[in-house]
Amino acid sequence: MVNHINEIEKEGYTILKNAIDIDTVNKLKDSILYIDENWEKPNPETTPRLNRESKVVYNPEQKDRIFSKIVLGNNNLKSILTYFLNDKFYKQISSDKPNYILRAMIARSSSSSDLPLHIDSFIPNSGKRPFVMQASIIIDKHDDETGSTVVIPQSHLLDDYAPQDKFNEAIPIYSNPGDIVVWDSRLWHGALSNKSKKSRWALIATFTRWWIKQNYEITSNLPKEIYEDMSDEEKSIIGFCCIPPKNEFERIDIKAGYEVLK
Ligand SMILES: O=C(O)CCC(=O)C(=O)O
Ligand SMILES: [Fe+2]
Repeated sequence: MVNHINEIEKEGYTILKNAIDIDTVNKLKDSILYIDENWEKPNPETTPRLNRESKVVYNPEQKDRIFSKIVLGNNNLKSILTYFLNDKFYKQISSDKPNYILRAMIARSSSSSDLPLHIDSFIPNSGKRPFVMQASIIIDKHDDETGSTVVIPQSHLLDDYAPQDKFNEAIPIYSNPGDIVVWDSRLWHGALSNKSKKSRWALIATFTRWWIKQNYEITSNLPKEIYEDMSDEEKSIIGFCCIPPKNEFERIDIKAGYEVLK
């Protein structure tokens, strides 16, 4: 993993080729398609413009156990994320285990318009310690026809927001089902439109340091059956070890270990 870590530090992103076997990718795809067909969709009027123009399945980890198992459990991804996002002063969890958390997971298929260049770290900065990292689990082939993710290499350290006039300078990341593309969320990135009739699904998982707010209340909404099936490590990545205590009588420290997991 050292080469991948070096590449992320220098270029802002890396590709883990064949990180997930095709059988598992097909199961993930079946589940994405099932959710897309059968679950209620959020109101398009209150959906942010960028999401409205592409097909998005929100919070798949709340709907099928397979998503947490495969995405949170991938060992190569875990070692990269632990390197970049673990807090070394989080003593309540063993330092070889993740103490970062999932901010959100979506499945996204490119649509007829480009996804403009953006960052997902909310603020740019040029420090050597990222706060937010993203992994795209490639479900369908990403090429010029289906619409690849595009990036501006090394832009994660530019300490600036993504300028809209640089889209044409961004380079495409070609990838195949089962690859995982990992990037520092400060990297200027976007996606090309889908010019084909094929789908272009990817599962986009955003991970953050433990003290950053999650997109949704993913801990309080997680179905009981999914929670009970998870390992302590998976529960901690979902955020169960760093929910703020109600008051000083529940717990003083905002950081907790696996003992809070029931
Ligand atoms: O779909 C892609 O290739 C990129 C998606 C993305 O940047 C995002 O969801 O934040
Ligand atoms: Fe993004």
